[in-house]
Amino acid sequence: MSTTAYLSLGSNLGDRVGNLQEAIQRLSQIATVSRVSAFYETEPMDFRDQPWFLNCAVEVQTDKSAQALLADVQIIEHDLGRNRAVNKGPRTLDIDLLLFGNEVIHTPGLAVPHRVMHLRRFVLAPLNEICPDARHPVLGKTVRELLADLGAQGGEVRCVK
Ligand code: PH2
Ligand code: MG
Ligand code: MG
Repeated sequence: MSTTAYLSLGSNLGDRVGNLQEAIQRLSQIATVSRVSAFYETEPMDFRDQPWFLNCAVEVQTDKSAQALLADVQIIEHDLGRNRAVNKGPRTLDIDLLLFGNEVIHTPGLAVPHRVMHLRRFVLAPLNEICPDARHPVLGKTVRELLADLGAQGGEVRCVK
């Protein structure tokens, strides 16, 4: 059975546009990519002393389990040279699984919905462009509502496409 899943892609090292484009191309080889948001220049969150990110959101359809999709995504991250030297620091590519249908998963290697997706404008702004009515299965709110709830919090983002 096919599941609709949402991913957040981010890059703040090297050719950021090229990194996101290559990641989307690679994602299309492991799942059916059905929507891609514009790219957004986003203020670094958590670890603030690093370059601004380019972020986007991608909708995919997949027959795989969340765990199997994550395993494929991690191969793409590895191949595109993710740098894990600083936790939450600069990286050529980060791909996070945000939503996987209505599934709620809490395992050591995977948490879906993503634990802090509702607190981050760099996640919610691109997501709102492609799926404003998607509902967070734990918080019970749509992406549109979560974005409105952010108010002035959640960091600055600028759409660049
Ligand atoms: N990813 C992080 C930490 N901080 N900030 C922005 N703007 N964009 C990100 O993708 C990002 C971040 C950890 O994965
Ligand atoms: Mg991340
Ligand atoms: Mg990640």
